[in-house]
Amino acid sequence: MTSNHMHDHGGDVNHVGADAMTGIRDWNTESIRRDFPILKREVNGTRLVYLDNAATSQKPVQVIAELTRYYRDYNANIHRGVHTLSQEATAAYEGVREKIARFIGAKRPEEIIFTRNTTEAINLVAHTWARANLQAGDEILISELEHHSNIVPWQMLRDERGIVLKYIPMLQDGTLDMAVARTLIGPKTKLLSITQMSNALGTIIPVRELADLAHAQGAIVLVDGAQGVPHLATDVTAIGADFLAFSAHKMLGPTGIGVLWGRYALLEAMPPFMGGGDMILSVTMEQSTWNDVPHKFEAGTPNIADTIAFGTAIDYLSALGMDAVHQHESDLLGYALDRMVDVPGITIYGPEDRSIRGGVLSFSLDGIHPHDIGQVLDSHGVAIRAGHHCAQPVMACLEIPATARASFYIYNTREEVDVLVDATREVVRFFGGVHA
Ligand code: 7TS
Repeated sequence: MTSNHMHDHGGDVNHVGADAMTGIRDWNTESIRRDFPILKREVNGTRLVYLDNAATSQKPVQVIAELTRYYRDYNANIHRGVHTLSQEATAAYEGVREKIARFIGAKRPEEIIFTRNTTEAINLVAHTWARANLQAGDEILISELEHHSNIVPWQMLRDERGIVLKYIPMLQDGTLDMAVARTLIGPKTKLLSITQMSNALGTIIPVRELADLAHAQGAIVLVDGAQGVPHLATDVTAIGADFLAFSAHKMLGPTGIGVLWGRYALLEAMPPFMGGGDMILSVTMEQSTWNDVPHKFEAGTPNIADTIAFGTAIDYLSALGMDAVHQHESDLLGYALDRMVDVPGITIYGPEDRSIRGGVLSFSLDGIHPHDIGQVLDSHGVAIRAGHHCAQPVMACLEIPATARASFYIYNTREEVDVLVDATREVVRFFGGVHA
């Protein structure tokens, strides 16, 4: 990355030539860090080391500035006003749809539906496509590696509709049992709903291979991209998805805005999600007709400000290049794995093969509860997540209650990994006497 990038703090990241910085050669973490004001703050008397990126990412000044700019300069409702502000807001909002379509290789911007988050995107499919297309006895296939938001909506549907919910088993190394997956995908499989990357262990899932098997049986494929899209170059055609769900807040964008991408023909055939303004063409006292895709699925005033700022986050990531993002995280993960294995009493979860791991390091320490690890690390300014990571079936498979999880993003450094390692060694020293 060149030194003149992204420091005008004015919200404009478009001056960065996307092509100029797709290579890791040009990567400059220090330069990136200057865009994230929060990284300067202190926690418990020491510099914050933020390693909870799988939960949510931090936001660059460009995104924060764009949020403010919308409210200060052109705040207005969209799709309904002839006045200038409304037209500006509408153009900005719809422009983000186009930006996101390009970012994930969607054929048309209309295929992008704005939701609150990944959870709402998955629930949208469960409430509309699934209710319109699935009957008792039909099978939905998910995996034991899923986040609760890709489990619970299907359990609810199963209980309501008599659908059969099956799980691709997880192996102890955090990969999926592909041999069993092949036997589970059959003519009754109507939906495969699968994560692109495990949030609990960091496993990158062979989504395309599973999608091909599912498509061969005529099934539809939903990809939970909550962890994949922020960290891996994602092309909806290449991964073989029919639906893709993801959240802005895990990829430098604001909270409260997410995306459901769907193939146009599927979306067009689906009934609406919620009823209200914007999603209709006409309403009489007897009945209503639906607006076109995507508006059919966006009832009511949407999250205009956060959507617009999400566009700035997409610009930021696009300028870096998603391959370079992944490479940076792989480098950090490799360094962290090499150093963490030497911590006494540590167990590190997830695949041995580093080429199928994202920037997530899930671990436990003998005799020390992960929450205690999290608390001591916090006292050293290190923010990690401790718990079941909303993936309780993963914990059940590993027969553990919880793990401590460090997760990396574009602004993390090897020095921060060193702080993590030293602080983790402190945890062992601190609790060693009690638990030894
Ligand atoms: N799917 C996966 C794979 C996730 O990691 C998450 C959030 C979700 C779905 C839900 O996303 P949301 O934006 O709708 O909440 N994962 C995490 C996590 O690992 N720690 O906190 C949230």
